[in-house]
Amino acid sequence: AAQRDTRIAEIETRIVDCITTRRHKLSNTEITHQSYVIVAAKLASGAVGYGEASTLGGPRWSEESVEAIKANIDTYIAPALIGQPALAFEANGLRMKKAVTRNSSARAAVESALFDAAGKTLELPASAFLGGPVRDRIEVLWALASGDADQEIEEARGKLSAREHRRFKIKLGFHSPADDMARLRKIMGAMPQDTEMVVDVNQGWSEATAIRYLPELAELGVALIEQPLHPGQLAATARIAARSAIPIMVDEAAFSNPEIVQNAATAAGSVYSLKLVKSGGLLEMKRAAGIASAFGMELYGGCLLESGIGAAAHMAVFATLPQLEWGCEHFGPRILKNDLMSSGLLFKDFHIHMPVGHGFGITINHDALNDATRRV
Ligand code: MUC
Ligand code: MG
Repeated sequence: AAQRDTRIAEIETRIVDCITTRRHKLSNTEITHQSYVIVAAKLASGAVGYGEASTLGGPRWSEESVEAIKANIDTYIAPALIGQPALAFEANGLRMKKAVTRNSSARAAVESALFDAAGKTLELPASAFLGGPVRDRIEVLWALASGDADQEIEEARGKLSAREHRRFKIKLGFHSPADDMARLRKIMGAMPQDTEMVVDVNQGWSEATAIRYLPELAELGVALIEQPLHPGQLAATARIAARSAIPIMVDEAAFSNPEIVQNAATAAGSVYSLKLVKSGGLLEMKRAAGIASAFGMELYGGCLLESGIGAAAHMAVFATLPQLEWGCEHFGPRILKNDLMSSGLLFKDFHIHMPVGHGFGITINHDALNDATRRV
């Protein structure tokens, strides 16, 4: 029985800085490394599970930074959980919510580590705690975000010929709108006909700019427009959605489930991007999917450039969703020079293939993890 004891013995955190293979630009920030907090949860069984809190550009994409996440887990979240059974997933979620307000990336990382550790203890995949898988692979797109069209065309061609990615997301909003559109036109012109393209403006446009460029985006055949306006501008986003021939995807505008309801009820988008960093945990992300679906929104498996650890946690949930119309974008493991996962998720034939194994089913690259650990 001791080896099946899921009581939480230790929760350990570290900040890691992982170098990316190239500069990645968004409308409001750019990165050359990805910083995460890696959580290791040790249970009485002896099993250790791993979770990851992702950030992008410091407290920039959202308000959480790795420094704050680590401090809040160490000081407030971990003490609320020590001694509790890891299997009490909902009760532990409530304990975390009582210990900290919002801090969704921090809570998601801890909950991830507990799912992984419980799975390893009971010799079950983490997806078994989430209803079980309904698919064993998920299509994965690649994001083009250097801002240099020639480089981006070459990069996309490389992904296509390696059969790694055939859909792309182009980050907009950091050049002038006219320059961004010229860049987009050039890239799309160089890709095979019917290549699926998503554009992510990351809040960079005004309603007027969006109205101006909607016809051109439609003419180019863009598949999806992600978060064109500031998250607070729901009515303006709804007006764009109403006149757009292309669906609008809600990203930063909806972190919590009440925010999904607000966006859906305002008709500010018809696709929702699911992310652990927004939902604050695996169970809550699964509920987010149910809520968005009930409003008739389609689902997209979003990322925040997680390593293989965070990607595997997302995959465990995505695999169990009745609907996932847009596949996922968990290319993060491939944009790191040294991923923190040594095996588990397999990138092959334009898909990520679900691992077979206990917990999240991945092996940690301990050398890469130690090398990337920030020493203060
Ligand atoms: C975002 O806003 O979607 C995910 C992929 C990417 O290129 O940027 C991130 C964040
Ligand atoms: Mg986005």
